[in-house]
Amino acid sequence: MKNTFLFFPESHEDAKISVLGAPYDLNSSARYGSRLAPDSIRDATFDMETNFRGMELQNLPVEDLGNVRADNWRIFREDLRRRVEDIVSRGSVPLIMGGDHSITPEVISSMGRNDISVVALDAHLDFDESLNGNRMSHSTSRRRESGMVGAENITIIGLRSWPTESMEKAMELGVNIVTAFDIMEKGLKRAAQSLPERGDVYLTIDIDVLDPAYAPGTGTPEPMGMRPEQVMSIIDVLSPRIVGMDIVEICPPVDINGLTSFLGAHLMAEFIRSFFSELSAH
Ligand SMILES: [Mn+2]
Repeated sequence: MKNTFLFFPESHEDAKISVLGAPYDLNSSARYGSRLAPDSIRDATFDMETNFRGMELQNLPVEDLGNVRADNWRIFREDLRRRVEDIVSRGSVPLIMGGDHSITPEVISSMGRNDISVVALDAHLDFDESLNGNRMSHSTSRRRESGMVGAENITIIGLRSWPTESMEKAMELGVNIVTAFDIMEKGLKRAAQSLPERGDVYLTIDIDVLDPAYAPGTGTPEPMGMRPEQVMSIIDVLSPRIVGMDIVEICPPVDINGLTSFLGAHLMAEFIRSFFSELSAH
């Protein structure tokens, strides 16, 4: 049997969620290795139960399509686009495993939607115009998306590390920002206030939004981060409106006992649970 995410089949005729690995990490700025995350996340599910909070996930219409080709950036972009277009045209929600954060604007662009909001859970702003001459750097991702959906339709939650100039630009353009410090002071309700009120949402989870105590295996860890149950709450609130999602920046070579891949796998499973419990409630 082939190793798929949480034992889901490699294809499902009526899939509503399509898992896809996007193993590209050459737009990282430090500690490469997130290209190994999709397979590491799949491995983590091999010992996991398929019942989450009382909901059996096993027979839900979910598929794991394997990994995008990642020989180089051009081939990666083309294959990712082709596969995301196919997922969306079949009426399924892409659930992408990165890779570094530069894959996110590629997924959003491939979805062909400029009418959605982007919610990013991230320790970092990722609003640089370029980094070390690379305009595709993972630190430019929200900046690139602002050109697709509009800066005012982007919300960044859990932020706690940013360059002064890029922050000024993000504020000027109207990006919605909730720092980790805001949440420490005012609780998760401060984050809830800044979520888009209506419409379809693309959710991107940079694993470094979590405190390194929970998610040590990432390229640029930042202390003072969020807790897993807080991230789960945000997934729960947004899940009925999520049209695309990714989890990025898990870096297995610097992980400790695979903990970060396990957490990533759990967050993905919690999204699947939440998404289908909402569907069956309507
Ligand atoms: Mn980050």
